[in-house]
Order: sequence, then C-alpha cells, then structure tokens
Amino acid sequence: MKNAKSDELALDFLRVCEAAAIASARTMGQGDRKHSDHVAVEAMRETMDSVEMRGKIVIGEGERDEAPMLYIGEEVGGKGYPEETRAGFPEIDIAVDPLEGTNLCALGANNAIAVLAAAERGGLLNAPDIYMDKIVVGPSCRGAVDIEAPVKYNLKAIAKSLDREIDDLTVIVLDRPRHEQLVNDVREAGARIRLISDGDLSAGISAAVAGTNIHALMGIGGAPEGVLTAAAMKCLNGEIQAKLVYDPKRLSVDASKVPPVEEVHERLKSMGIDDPDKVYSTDDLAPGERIIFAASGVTDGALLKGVRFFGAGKRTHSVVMTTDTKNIRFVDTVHVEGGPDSVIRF
Ligand code: VTB
Repeated sequence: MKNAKSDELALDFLRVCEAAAIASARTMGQGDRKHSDHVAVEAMRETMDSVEMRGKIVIGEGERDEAPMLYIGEEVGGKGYPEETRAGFPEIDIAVDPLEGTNLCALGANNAIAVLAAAERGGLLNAPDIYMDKIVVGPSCRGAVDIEAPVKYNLKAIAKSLDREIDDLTVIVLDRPRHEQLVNDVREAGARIRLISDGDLSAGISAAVAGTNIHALMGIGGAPEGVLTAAAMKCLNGEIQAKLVYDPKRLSVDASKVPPVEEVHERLKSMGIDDPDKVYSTDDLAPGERIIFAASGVTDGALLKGVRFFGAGKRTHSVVMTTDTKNIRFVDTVHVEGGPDSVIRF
C-alpha cells in the first residue's frame, strides 16, 4: 500500500461505509435491530467486493458457522478480476462493524454509524468477541492516563492536560449496571457524565476530537469496538488503553450468563493471547503502520450527520482517515438518483 494506493483505498472504503449507512438508515425507527444490521451487512459485503484488494475480515460478524457474511477469515475484494490481476492487489486486513449501534438505528436515536478499519496484514489485533474495559482520550492527554489507576487519578491527569478543572470535564460512559462504581467515582471526583445507551465507538472518537465537549470515554464495552477505536486513535493522535473483561462480577451478571473463566482463558490462548489481563495500548490493538479508518453516519451524531433522503437522491456524511497521508476528510456526499433535472442543494 503506497501512499497513493492508501488514498484510493480510503475512498473505496468510504463508498463501502456509505452503502451500509444508506441501507440501514432506510430502516431507522422500525424497531427491528436485527433487520437494520442485516441490511447494513449485506450492503457492506456487496460493495466491498468491488474494491481492488485481497482483503481478509479479521473482525466481523462472528465465526464462519455463525455468520453468513463478513465472517472472521472471509476473503473479500477483487471480485470478477482474473486471478493474475488479483494477485497484484494489496493484501489487507479489515475490521468491520456495518452497523455500530443497532439499537440506536432501530429506535432512531443518535450516533449510529457504519464503520470499518483496514491495515496491512497483521495490522489489527484479532480481538475476541468479549468485553473490554477502555479509557479513550484525545491527543493532549496522550501518555497521561493509566487504565489501572483510580478514576480520580485519571480525571486529574486529563484536567491538567487540558488546562482546566475536573468539573469542566465530560466523561462518556455506557449506561449499564456494571458501571455503577465507575459512575460513582466520576461523580465523586466532580466531573460531568454523559450516560449513553449504546455506541462506545463513536463516543471514543468524540473524546479524541476537540470541540465535541467530550473529554474521555471510560468503561466496559465490546473488544471488537476497542480495536476499531484504536484504528481511529492512530489517525487522530488519540489514545486508548484497554483490558479484556471476562469476570462475571465485573460485568455485574450472573456467572451462568457468561462462559466460565477457564473456558475464556483457553479460547484466548488458542487465539494467541497468553496473558488475559494484559493492558493493551493503542499500538497493541492496531499495530498497523498503514491504517485506514472510515465511518458514515446512520443517524445524526456528535461528529457525523445521519443519512438524509430526498426526491433526487440521498446525502451521507462520513469521516475517512489514513495514517499514511495524514488526512482526515469529512466527506459530505450527494448520491444523485434523479434525472437531468435533479436539483442539488449546497
Ligand atoms: C458494546 C459497545 C457497543 O454494544 O459492545 C455494547 O461496545 C454491548 O454491551 O458500542 P451490552 O452487552 O452491555 O449491551 C454497543 O453499545 C453497540 O453495539
């Protein structure tokens, strides 16, 4: 992947995310999250095949036997090209979340996005689909936080890095029973909290972009979302620190609801993870040197607008970033469908 190639691929991946966003946005508010997800997956899968690459899904919709499309290990891209031509395409690992925030889309709530990250082979951690504790901060706070330190320590460090008081900070936390202690700790330290029902990936991105009035994401969400967040952090100069979580007590669930700890350890070992309690840095989660991250808004959000439909077509709002070319493009695309009389608004 030379620079020009990364740029070209970035635009291809933009199209892939746009297609997934459009398909799922059509189902907004219908109350059927599985259907919303399904159409996003189908659209993403179909568009992906037109990309000139030898792609491999490393984070997807599940294991091969549980997902018909975009399963882990699935080969994507370069469809219809002769084998000799395809052999010249770059080898790329891909992490997808065709609809991050299925519930948000089903309810028409804010911050649902269609997202993917890509890197050279081996550039994205093949994370297990379990929970992950995360702390995500922006460039000014890089190196200042420690996921193993008390919440108050981290909030003090963030406040200092941003040259403000703790009570001027806003922390995003997923609204879950498992976060009772975390929420108490943040409140006690004096920071403001925004509790969200879903979508810690777009929340993490907001934390790394100045002007969103979000200064950190803290708490336990999905590990696959953690890898995608790390890919975004590489492009935005932000930081994520993370630890896998499998202890039912920390998840505030009955032990019968999650696989036994020994089973999780075995599974992690089989995936090459020997230390289940390792602290993952941004680079551990997304070690790639050539990372592309693309996301399109499905519903309106802090950073991206949702898909708008109108007579002559539809309009999508996306962000596409690469570590290679150091470009962060906010892309507002009008997909014209009408005839020659279509009116395009600024
Ligand atoms: C997490 C979070 C996601 O779903 O995976 C969450 O990372 C699931 O958590 O952003 P629960 O099992 O507690 O519901 C999202 O919020 C949306 O997919």
